[in-house]
Amino acid sequence: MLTMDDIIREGHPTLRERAEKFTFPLSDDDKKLAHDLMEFLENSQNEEIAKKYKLRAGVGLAAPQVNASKRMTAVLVPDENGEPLFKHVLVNPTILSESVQMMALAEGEGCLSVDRDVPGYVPRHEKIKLRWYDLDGNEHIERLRDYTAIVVQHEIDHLNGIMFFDHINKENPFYKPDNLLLL
Ligand code: LHY
Ligand code: NI
Repeated sequence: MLTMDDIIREGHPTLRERAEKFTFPLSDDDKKLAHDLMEFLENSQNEEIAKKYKLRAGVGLAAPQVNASKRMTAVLVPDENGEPLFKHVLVNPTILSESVQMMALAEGEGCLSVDRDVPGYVPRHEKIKLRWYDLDGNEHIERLRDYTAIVVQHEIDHLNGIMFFDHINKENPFYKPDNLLLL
């Protein structure tokens, strides 16, 4: 299983690279990576396991964060009852279209690869139309919104070497343009 020691941190060059696409069929190693990423999120959201292994709770983990520069990310967003609202490993995810409307988490964002608080609004598209492939190479297209859309945009940024704080306004981290909704 993956622990925090497997997650590379800010300053590691892999986090600034553009990750490589997968070709199908996936190798056994690729499938193991997918399993490990999702298992980390499950463990991190399980109180006992998280405590025992000192895992920071997470809703998304991208392959480059475990030093695998490949276009894969696991996303596990629970609903208010703790049941999975969106649970998928996304292979070669692409945003096909996005809303003009922007949205940011009022609390700002964090990152499992960043061991400090970076305050400020991170503007994201409120809605996205996402295409991805599952482990069997089947294509999926779904429209996402709000928190799930924000998490997926954060994770896809990791595949392109972008960190959440790159999007924060340098002069005024809490600058709120008129087209920015807060969630
Ligand atoms: N994981 C963050 C997490 O806490 C993702 C995230 C996204 C946090 C949006 C807050 C807002 O699960 C990662 O840093 N994964 O890259
Ligand atoms: Ni992150």
